[in-house]
Amino acid sequence: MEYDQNNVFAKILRGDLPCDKVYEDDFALAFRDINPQAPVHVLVIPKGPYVSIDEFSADATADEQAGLMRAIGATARELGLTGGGYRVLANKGRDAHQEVMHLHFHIFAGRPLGPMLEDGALPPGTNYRRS
Ligand code: DGP
Repeated sequence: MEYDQNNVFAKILRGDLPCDKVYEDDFALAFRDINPQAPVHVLVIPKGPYVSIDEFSADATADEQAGLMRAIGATARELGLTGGGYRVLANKGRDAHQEVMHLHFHIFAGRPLGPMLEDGALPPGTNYRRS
């Protein structure tokens, strides 16, 4: 998918839109989600123009990939998320409900986060276990 320079996270990176910044380095920016789903809900984004984990893992340099991974950990440490733990999640595409077409990792923390996927997201009786 072609990268849209006018997506909201591109605007935040350019300084055209404000954000509540938590962490920044040469490769990544982390800021609080505008619509938090947990007491701590922070987004970590690469500074390069990548739509999703698909493009990023295929096209980003090794330095960019390592930099983003380091930034996720650094952001969690910056937030003091040690004791209770946290969840890191990246949505890609329609089935995962990706809304903003600039790769972002969500960090959730500050309450018990429940099962990895909502039961309600699965059709009744679904069992994906392979025998
Ligand atoms: P996703 O569904 O994974 O694409 O999540 C996109 C997230 O981005 C969603 O939790 C809300 C957040 N978001 C959307 N627009 C803005 C914005 O302008 N500022 C901030 N801080 N977060 C935003």
